[in-house]
Amino acid sequence: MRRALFVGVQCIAIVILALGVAGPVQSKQASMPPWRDCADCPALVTVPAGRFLMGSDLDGEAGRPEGPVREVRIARPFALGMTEVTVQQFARFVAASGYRVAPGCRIQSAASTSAAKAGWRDEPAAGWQAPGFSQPATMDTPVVCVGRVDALAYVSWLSAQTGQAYRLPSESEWEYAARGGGSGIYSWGSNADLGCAYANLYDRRARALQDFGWGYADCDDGYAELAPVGRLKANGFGLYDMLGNVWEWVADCYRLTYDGAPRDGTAVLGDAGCEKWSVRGGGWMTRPTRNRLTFRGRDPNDARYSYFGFRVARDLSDRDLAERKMAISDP
Ligand SMILES: [Ca+2]
Ligand SMILES: [Ca+2]
Repeated sequence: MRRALFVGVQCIAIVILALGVAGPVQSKQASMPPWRDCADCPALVTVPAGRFLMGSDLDGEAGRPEGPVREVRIARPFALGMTEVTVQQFARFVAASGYRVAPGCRIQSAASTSAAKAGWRDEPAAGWQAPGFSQPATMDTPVVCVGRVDALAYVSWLSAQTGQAYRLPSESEWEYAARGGGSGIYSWGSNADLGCAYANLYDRRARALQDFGWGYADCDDGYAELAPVGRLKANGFGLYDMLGNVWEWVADCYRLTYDGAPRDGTAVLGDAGCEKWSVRGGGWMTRPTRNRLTFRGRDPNDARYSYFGFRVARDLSDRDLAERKMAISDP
């Protein structure tokens, strides 16, 4: 009887989550202790169920639409990396599995004269252990120079190690999580110049080091290139660096528009014939217009750049949800 009552309460709670009742549910979930399945595994935040309007019908660049806007329902809470996957976490995977990332990475290229702009070059000797920054990458910076194929290898290994269902987030899960319950152009509002407390952007400091010839956030976030993960403010769901620091591979095959795209939080499936995959959030070198929540990058599976990384998602089982509900002290 008590169990039946308990299960009934769980069902009501899950229905409330599914209806997208926001505020208090979000703040409770953001304050929950993170999930961590092993000492070297990424810490995970519980992202609540809910609905949101994905995309923008106003802000896309020519040839890069971000709509049509549609309502997406995330019916079930899921876990998402609190931060981008770090060099240390990826190194653990490589050491344990013997996985080899193909060499070569697109890295920044210094300006040839004081009047010229910095640019990019494909460097065969660069890679995730030597990503070409002015300072050596540290273990707590996000891993870069990894393709989507490498990210998939990591989540597959992590699943096997832990017995949990790790994966890349879908593009809609990513955007929902990045919003953190907000509806602005950025997770902090609609002014890029107010973002330096929340995101490692292409800011004044970054532009002073390297002028790529595009717009910048007129503020100082403290980092000219990569930032160690989790140093700036979290969003409403307790997630760090969703916007900025590194672009993040997601699960979806890129389609030019959201016409016919899933509305249930699942990914647009792709196979070997998918030429480009979605990548989101912008990075340390991105102009502010491309750091927007709805902007969509798209690149081949094996593109390796010093500004592309990823974060993991993990399914939450009924048992996981029941455990966390028990941990919540409802009034
Ligand atoms: Ca910066
Ligand atoms: Ca990011």
